[in-house]
Amino acid sequence: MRMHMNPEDKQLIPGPFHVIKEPPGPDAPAQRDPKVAATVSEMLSTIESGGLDAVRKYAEQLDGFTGADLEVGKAEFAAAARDLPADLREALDAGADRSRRFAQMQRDRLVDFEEEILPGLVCGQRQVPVGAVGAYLPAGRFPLLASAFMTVGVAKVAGVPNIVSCTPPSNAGAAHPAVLYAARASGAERVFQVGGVQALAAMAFGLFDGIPPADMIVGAGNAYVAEAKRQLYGRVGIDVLAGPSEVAVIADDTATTTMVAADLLGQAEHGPTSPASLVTTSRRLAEELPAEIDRQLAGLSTRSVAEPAWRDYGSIYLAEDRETAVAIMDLLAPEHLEVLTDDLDWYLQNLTNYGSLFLGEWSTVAYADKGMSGTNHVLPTGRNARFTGGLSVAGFLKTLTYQRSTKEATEAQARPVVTVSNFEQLDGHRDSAQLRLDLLDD
Ligand code: HSO
Ligand code: ZN
Repeated sequence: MRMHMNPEDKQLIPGPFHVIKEPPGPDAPAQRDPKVAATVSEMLSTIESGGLDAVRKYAEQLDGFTGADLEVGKAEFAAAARDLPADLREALDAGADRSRRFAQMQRDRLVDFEEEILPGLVCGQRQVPVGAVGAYLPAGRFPLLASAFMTVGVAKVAGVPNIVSCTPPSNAGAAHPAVLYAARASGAERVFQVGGVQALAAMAFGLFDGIPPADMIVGAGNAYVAEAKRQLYGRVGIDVLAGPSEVAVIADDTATTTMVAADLLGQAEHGPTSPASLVTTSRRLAEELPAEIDRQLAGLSTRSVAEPAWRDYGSIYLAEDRETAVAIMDLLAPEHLEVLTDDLDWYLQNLTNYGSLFLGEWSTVAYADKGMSGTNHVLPTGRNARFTGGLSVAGFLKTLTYQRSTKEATEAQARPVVTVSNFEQLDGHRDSAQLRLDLLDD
């Protein structure tokens, strides 16, 4: 996927703008590579019929796992807590804590209520946690340590009673100790060193001993993990179908080129198809950026990833005014959006399509990525921000409604139901209303 504008989209932009750089690359296979889909579908059915033996077989074949126990034991957790550098442990504790606090703020604002909507009819809603969640904690090319805060930690705040986690045995055939530490810091209890499709299948089908089938599976992963979530969706709930991580910046002439370049490269290093875009009202910035990106790339250890990402999926748009900048950005609908301007509130009020917004030069995407600002980093990609926000405590809660009606509220409901049901020729519906009307006469 790339964050791009079709020619039709461009007609919707109110003011003039110039394309300084547009992604020349083709659309990366977003989430539906037919080969990946076929492999995943075969794996899911093999695991569904073969159970834990099939999981073990894939773990050995794909992850080289030869350990005795798929489950991470007490000793491994203890080793992680003992051996990790103290500053890393403190940093992970801080991220877990701040993410939990923001999730709790969200929880406090989700309400149960009931109210009389008609004389004799009370309607209400309750926030009920999902019963069982399976969290995937990725540890591929890089272990993304904050993943546990965003999934396990937030599910805990929601009150999910059964939470299981899986993480690939990518650290010399075992789970990564730092991932284990972050999982524990988020409140994880049972963690399995199983990766990829086999992990999601084992959680969804309830194959681990003493663990119920997951009602919902969450967490980012590679293209196979995303495809497994897509195929399991409907049978279980999911968080989002994550594509490559994206970043965009809106900047005016007050922004420094150095900072814009650094923050774009800060996400471009996620993968060679990660889109990064600048929309600016400053000609100076638009013109200076390419050289500054090249300068910073020269010293970046992740250059081999970030450079093709910028070359093939990077874009720069020069907008006449801020209204135009907002219109362009709302079309791109990026996962992460930084605003580096002197009128932050105006942008906050006017932008509508983004996963998470970072206002001003003292905020940056990396802070949220590691849980340090507290907001969730599981966010919509591939322009999904047009129809959804990211994962939040509400994602682990179901808003369930109920009603309690008395005799007094019967006329107002039953009469029109009889009329409508007669029209629809749904006589069974009509009869359950009519029966209650008849009782009124007694
Ligand atoms: N940018 C990723 C999250 C992350 N990055 C964690 C680094 N660590 C998706 O929002
Ligand atoms: Zn990131």
